Amino acid sequence: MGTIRLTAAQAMVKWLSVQMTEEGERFIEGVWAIFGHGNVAGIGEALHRYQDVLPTWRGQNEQTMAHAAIAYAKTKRRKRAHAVTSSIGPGSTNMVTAAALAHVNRLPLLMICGDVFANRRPDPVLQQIEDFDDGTVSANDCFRPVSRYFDRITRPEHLLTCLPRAMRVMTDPANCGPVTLAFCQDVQAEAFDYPEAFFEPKVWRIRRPEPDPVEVDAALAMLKAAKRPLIVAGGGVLYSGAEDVLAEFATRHGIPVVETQAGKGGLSWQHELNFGSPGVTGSACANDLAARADLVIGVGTRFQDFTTGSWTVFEAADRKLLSINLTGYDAQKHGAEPVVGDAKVVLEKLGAGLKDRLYGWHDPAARSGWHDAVAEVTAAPEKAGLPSDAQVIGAVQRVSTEDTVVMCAAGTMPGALQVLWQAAKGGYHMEYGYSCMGYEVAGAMGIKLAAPEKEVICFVGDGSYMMANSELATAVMRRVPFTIVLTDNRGYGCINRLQIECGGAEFNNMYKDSNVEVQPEIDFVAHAGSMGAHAVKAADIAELEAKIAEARSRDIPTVIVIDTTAVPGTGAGGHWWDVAVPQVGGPERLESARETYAQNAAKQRVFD
Ligand SMILES: Cc1ncc(C[n+]2csc(CCOP(=O)(O)OP(=O)(O)O)c2C)c(N)n1
Ligand SMILES: [Mg+2]
Repeated sequence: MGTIRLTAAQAMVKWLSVQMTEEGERFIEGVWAIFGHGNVAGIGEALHRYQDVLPTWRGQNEQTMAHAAIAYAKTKRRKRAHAVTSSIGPGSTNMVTAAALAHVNRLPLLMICGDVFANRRPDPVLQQIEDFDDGTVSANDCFRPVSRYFDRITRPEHLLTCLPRAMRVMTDPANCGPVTLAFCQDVQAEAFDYPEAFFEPKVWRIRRPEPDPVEVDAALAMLKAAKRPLIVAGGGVLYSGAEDVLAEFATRHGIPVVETQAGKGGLSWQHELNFGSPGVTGSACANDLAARADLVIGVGTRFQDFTTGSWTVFEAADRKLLSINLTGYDAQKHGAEPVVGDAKVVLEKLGAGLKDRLYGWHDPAARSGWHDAVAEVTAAPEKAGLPSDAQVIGAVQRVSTEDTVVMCAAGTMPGALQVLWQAAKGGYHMEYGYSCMGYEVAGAMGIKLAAPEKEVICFVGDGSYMMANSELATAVMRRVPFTIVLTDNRGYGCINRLQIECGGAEFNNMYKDSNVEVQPEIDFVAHAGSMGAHAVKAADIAELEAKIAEARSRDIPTVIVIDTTAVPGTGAGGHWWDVAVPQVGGPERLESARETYAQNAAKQRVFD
């Protein structure tokens, strides 16, 4: 077999361009890049050379480029991903937050970070972190705890082992997550004779692990003994493509389904067994089922505290926990009986074993009663005055279609949407694993890049918008249209409410309670407009609806700013959340917060 002489950076890019999906597409669609001395000469030259087979895109900030990449991969259900390359130092560490976000959400992301010279000749190079006690540490070591695979490339031949490992992690459903390749800047430029065979196209099949039959039998025994089973559907349902099998399983056996943030949109909201969401931002009818269920069946869920009401929502004394998950780590949580395997396969096997067993213990009227409650809080306001977040959701709901995907990450809206949004199948994208402010604008761009046929509507608070908005300019340049509904309540509304609930003084969340000389008058319309977006203010709910419809004809992002009231919460659903209240000190009303805290904490059931 022959060899081909390439720099290590050229070899990496050439290799990435032939790693394929089962559908015959490149797994890494393209590379987001901001260059600096740590990647411009080596990786930059290679990306330029191979731009016809692996495109490069320029963004504004490494973190938000990575957010766009992550949203793309989530929309593609982990079947395709993007890479992001950064220089050494600040360019790299800008991405640590995004790496953590991908890690928590189990999403593929390839980060190619420039690193210091392997030969150490120019040390300390610009932006080098100098560790007095460890000669091998660089800024990129920050990525270790937030990477599923981390490698430092200090010799060109390292690529032969490191690149396949990187692809293995991103395409392994049980181990999926971000990969950090710290690529020493001198090594990027070093030539090596690579085997030609290394660059043969390779197809990466995403496997569907079968469960252990012993675990399936144990699960069946639990199901047969149960009278009131409840399915908690998580993101794993979507990644497995198990939506239809789940709907069929639930219908045939009459088992109600509740959905987590990541699982929402797996079943249409109209499905008669979809009772909405459980837990802290749950529907009243879901939480009522959760309180009475004798068997809680997690399907592809991490059982995060919002889902479990910090382990107070599944209250029945005889309640048992069953967890169907690809990952043994998740499946054994909280003393659950584990079934480790692909959601679709496991549900099919359980369905076959259950035969015609019908539970049907749920009350259909509770579901319609809940829909009435949602209609009430989301209805257009009758009186003048600032609309609530729920009323804004109602406006978007009324104009949305089967092709609409709503998205958000942090602030009031994720919880409000989980409670109130009536999602069409596949119409919901929430980053609520890391709930990272600043994901929204870039994430909306990533979703639209992955699903150009969809209408993408991004909810963003004034706080999250202020944290990160500059990929709006990228979306304008690349002609990626989506609609941003920017709710301006003049501060961190949700944390202000949490502060009050925890007995605290209103402090440092809303601008009115912050140490400022003058109250700010931030002109979001002018700000978004300056980046080239179509930016407008909606005076009220009716105008908001009209402007969302108008946005559909544009080929650039539309930003609709609406002033909202910060005061009320969603006004429907909800459950206790464990946020520790100070045991001593604080204002007088802390006393009652402490009592409430103690009462709820006493109900926590952490191990089955
Ligand atoms: C990066 C980051 N920093 C801090 C937080 C904690 N946090 C969650 S929501 C929030 C305030 C969000 O304010 P805004 O976007 O205006 O939404 P609102 O609740 O006012 O609707 C904060 C500070 C976070 N989730 N992410
Ligand atoms: Mg706000």
